[in-house]
Amino acid sequence: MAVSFDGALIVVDVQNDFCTGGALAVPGGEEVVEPINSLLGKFAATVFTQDWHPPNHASFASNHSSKTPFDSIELEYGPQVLWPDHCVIGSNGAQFRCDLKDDCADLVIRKGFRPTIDSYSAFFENDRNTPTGLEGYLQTRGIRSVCIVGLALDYCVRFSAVDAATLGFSTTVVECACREIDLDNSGADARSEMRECGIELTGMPI
Ligand code: VGL
Ligand code: ZN
Repeated sequence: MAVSFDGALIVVDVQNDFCTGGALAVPGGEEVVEPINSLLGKFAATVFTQDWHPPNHASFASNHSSKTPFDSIELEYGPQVLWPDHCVIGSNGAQFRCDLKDDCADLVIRKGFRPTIDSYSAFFENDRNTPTGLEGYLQTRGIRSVCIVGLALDYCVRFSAVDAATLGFSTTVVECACREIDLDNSGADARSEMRECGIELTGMPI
């Protein structure tokens, strides 16, 4: 299995808040822009995701008394990591990195806009049940394979890739076009879970 340019490129959450100086900065987050720009325009379909939270979002530690960022709590659907306020709807932090060629996106999937449910995956929210609609979009366009890049490898890229593979898409992740948060071994856990799901982790395909 290799990257198929007949498929979709899914560019996950390359937004200011996940880059240096942002509210939930992923180390080296902005370094993904250059490899991603070089992939843009080469796939049959291009989908961007945009983390997009209301100020009262349940994933924000600030909305829970006596909790701090990176604590974990139980929500109705299960465990949820609490994050610093980030990607607030309409804020500068929620915008795509200005040097990312976002004109290339055919579709932008905004996720995490429901106050009570977080959404790491591009396909299903964290209740694992509420669809974003991306599966239907790809299916109706006849897309069978996806190549996933962006931020963060161990959260939104991981969940998107595992869902894609589970839904039957041939799935690759271009590792050098991703960066990770790495909380409690999440980077290593993400890589082993993705491999177990048959996802290929590759270098630049070109
Ligand atoms: C992400 C944590 C919270 C991500 C989004 O894009 O990986 N991580 N929201
Ligand atoms: Zn988020």
